[in-house]
Amino acid sequence: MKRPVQSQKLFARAQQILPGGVDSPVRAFKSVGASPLFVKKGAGARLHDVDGNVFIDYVMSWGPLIHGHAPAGLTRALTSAAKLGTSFGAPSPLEHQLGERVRALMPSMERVRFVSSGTEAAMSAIRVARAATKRDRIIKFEGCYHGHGDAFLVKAGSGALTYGVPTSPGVPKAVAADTLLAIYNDLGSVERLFKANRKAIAAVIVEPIAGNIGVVAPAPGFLQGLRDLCTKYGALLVFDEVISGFRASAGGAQGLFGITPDLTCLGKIIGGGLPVGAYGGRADLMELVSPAGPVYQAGTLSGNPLAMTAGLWALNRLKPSLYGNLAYLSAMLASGFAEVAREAKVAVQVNAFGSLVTPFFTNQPVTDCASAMRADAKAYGVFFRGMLKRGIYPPPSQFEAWFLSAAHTDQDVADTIDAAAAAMRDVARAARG
Ligand code: HOZ
Repeated sequence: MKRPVQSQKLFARAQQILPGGVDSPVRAFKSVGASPLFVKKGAGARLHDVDGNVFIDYVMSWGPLIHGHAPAGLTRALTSAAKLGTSFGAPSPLEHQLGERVRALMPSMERVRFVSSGTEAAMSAIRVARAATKRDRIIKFEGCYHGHGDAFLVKAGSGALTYGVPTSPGVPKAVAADTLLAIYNDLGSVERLFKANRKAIAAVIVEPIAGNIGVVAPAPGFLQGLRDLCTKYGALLVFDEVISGFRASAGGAQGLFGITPDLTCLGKIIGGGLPVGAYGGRADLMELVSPAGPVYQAGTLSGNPLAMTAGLWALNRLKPSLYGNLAYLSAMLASGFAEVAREAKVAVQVNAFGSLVTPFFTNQPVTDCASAMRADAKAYGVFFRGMLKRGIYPPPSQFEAWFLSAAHTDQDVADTIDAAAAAMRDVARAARG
């Protein structure tokens, strides 16, 4: 790897204008003891930095790029769409076309409202749930991340974990008090909250496949148990499928596990790499949203024609063969990580689901936030730096998922495992001191 001289210069300059030099905390590489690389371009499964380094990318913009960076068909579609205008602030047919496509893939989305980010989707879905139930409290799970709305920054995952502020300053106590915390994969913790807060809980919001403490799959029966508890106590079940939607399967986690949530939040893949979110679900609930109903929510760039074009392009290409290949590659990557860790005598648990993988540097199984937090983030930092210098771009945090795409090949994964073997030896050496 060439020394990242240009990246370092740009980072110094960026810090004079952007807080921490970035627009989203994890990108600063702080928790892996490195300085961020500035990107020149993405192509297929490759990321090119401004110093001329080329990496096999496993961040893939944190999930949206299931078809890889800048596929030719998508850039063509976007160029044509841009010529017709980049924003209208008025309805275009693309919005209901994408909505219908989403509903065809995820039938629980009887009505859909497009917004511009997953954060907006989650905030708005909870507003609908509160309006529909006339209750204020919500249950979320420790380490689950639903964007940065006030109600969700309580023991949140993702960057909130590594930056030491899982419950952010600036969130009013009164707002945080209405967010009750349960333990992922622990139905007992959910039922106890329902019993202690009778007729006060509007919704349970969950990542059906947790992706913001690293990847953690739902235990058998966990999602069905949540469905049953919500029905029993008159609360709504909200699936945050911003990561798992169209990544776990074309029908999302809900299709895969056969669970029907009342409301769903989407983002990432539905925008094909452009800024999009959506929330939707039961028609009777979504008809509460303005102008059909009284629950207010609006956005200048909502349903943006370029974002809708990219979303349609991406969703129209979700073929079963894509998922088969992604599952094959992620199994190869996961077993490769496990094997090279064993060879280097480094304690690693590899969690994988669909096209998501996380090697946790711990000898204990990772099933929830507390067990994820037992992973050795310092060891991950050594691993990360070892991978980077060998041409692999992993997520810059122990507590994030690695994302595969249609552009990754067997050879890419084989090269990644070779790099991981050497990086694991770096970890073992660092542990010996
Ligand atoms: N919240 C994202 C990871 N789960 C990071 C987004 C970004 O930095 O782009």
